[in-house]
Amino acid sequence: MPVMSGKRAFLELLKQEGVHILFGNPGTTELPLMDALAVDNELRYVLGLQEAAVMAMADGYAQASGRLTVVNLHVAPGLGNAMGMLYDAQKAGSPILVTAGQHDQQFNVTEPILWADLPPIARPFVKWSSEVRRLQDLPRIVHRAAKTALAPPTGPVFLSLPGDILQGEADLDLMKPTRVAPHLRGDPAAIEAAAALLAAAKHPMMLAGDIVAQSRAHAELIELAELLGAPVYSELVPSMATFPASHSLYRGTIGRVTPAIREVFEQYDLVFSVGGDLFTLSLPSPVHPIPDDLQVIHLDVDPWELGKNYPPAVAILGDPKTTLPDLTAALRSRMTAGARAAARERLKGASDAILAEREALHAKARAAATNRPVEPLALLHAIGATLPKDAVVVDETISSGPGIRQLMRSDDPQSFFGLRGGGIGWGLPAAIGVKLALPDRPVVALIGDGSAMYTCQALWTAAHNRIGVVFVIFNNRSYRILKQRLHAQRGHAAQADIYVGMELVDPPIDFVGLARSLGITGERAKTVHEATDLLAAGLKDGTSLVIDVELDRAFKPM
Ligand SMILES: Cc1ncc(C[n+]2csc(CCOP(=O)(O)OP(=O)(O)O)c2C)c(N)n1
Ligand SMILES: [Mg+2]
Repeated sequence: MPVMSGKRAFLELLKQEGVHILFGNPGTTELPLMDALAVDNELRYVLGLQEAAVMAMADGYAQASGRLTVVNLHVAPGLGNAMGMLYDAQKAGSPILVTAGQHDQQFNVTEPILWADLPPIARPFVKWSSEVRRLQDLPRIVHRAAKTALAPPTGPVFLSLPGDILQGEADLDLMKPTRVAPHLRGDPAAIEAAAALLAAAKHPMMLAGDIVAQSRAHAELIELAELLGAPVYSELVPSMATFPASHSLYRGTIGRVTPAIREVFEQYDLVFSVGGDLFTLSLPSPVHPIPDDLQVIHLDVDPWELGKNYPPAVAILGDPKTTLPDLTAALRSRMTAGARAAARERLKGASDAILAEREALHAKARAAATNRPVEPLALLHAIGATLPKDAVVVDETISSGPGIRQLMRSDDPQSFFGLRGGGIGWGLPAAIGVKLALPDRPVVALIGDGSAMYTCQALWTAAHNRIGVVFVIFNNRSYRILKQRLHAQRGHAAQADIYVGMELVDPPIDFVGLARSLGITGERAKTVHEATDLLAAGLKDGTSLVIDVELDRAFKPM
């Protein structure tokens, strides 16, 4: 066994785990790693200027690559700054190894500056949280952390790395990685039970969750949906392209508020949720989202999610890629000629309805194309028409987002990433991580003005590393979604027409100046045409660009 320093061993262990990039922001406790990186030619260190930006960049990279992604933060305040975005990474199930430097273990008893017991801070937002206490344990612990992050259901883990561990030297056996094969095949009896219900359903629908995209199971879900003639909705707040947007059975996301969800469900007698979240709602409601007579079949890789809130008729633990084909085969053998004919009818009816709905949405957007100030729907539509086929969209448009999946070509599993966790400030840095993971695809980030301001430091990282992303700021100079919601409450604010803490007008934020100050070209657009011209030029150019689009500030329903 070779004698090796902890800092060097840590880098070697990451390489064994297939890691190429370390996202971080350093301090004194991370200096041993910076020292080791000075003579390492394989690992790339990507510096972020605030830990929230670091964490969200890593999240974008993790989601787009599906690989183990590593973050290094600075003791308690560094981890603290990252927590909001770590929450988002947890909700998206991103396989991220978050590490933080810690003071020497002998020193910690004196409670040195920036010190805190780190694993308990991270614990609520990760699958496993620990500290390396003995250099000889480092290989086992790093491999365990990597395995745990990547084992289904995937998610972040945390390790604290004390200085004496990184600086120490020992005879080390680096061991090797473990990978848990991800494609768990669902229980045959549960699959038969589900097939029986599907075969008997008169009006089935599907709810597709992120795991469909994560397991690359679009084709398998399409086959089942077409056999059944069932429309496919995306779950409430997906973070990936759960189903191809152009498919004739794709109906878009199901909606976020309970009465709207229930209205959808009332049209059906069975919902098959393929990893769809049931439900992460944002507002309480006296209305029950699931009608009493709606049958639920739920497939997920996470046993916690199965029946978490609403008991399904059948719960299947399994991966969609391997389980859906079994279910499709079981269903096919159960379907009578009559059932097949009915399914073909449904397929035609659903496709026609979806096409009509989509055309109406496009027509509405086209009709608003020349309105001043720019309306979000018109802008989304024009962006969708401008983007090349292989574009990747990162979405944090918040109140401007309705209809976005129908308006962007997002057809493959990596073509669309959205904010599932709800902690805003994610999209701008996440897009940089997405571009690092998918360097050959054009990446466009569509970001609300308010959201952009949480992590705008990430623009410097894009400039510094020559990472070409086009950022479109949906600038309504407000926290428009909050104004919409407060207005809907019909309280004092609505009556007085005063929205405290939601106006970003005085002074207006100069995104063009902000971008330039961080080394990125910034341009302003006042019309849809100006915006898409800039977008097309930016994509062609390939360097980063911020397009600040002046949007309609209206927030009251017409
Ligand atoms: C970290 C974090 N802080 C605050 C919020 C509350 N919040 C939700 S949406 C929103 C405003 C978003 O503004 P913007 O990005 O401009 O989008 P708009 O609503 O104007 O469309 C805020 C402050 C949050 N979700 N996450
Ligand atoms: Mg806004």
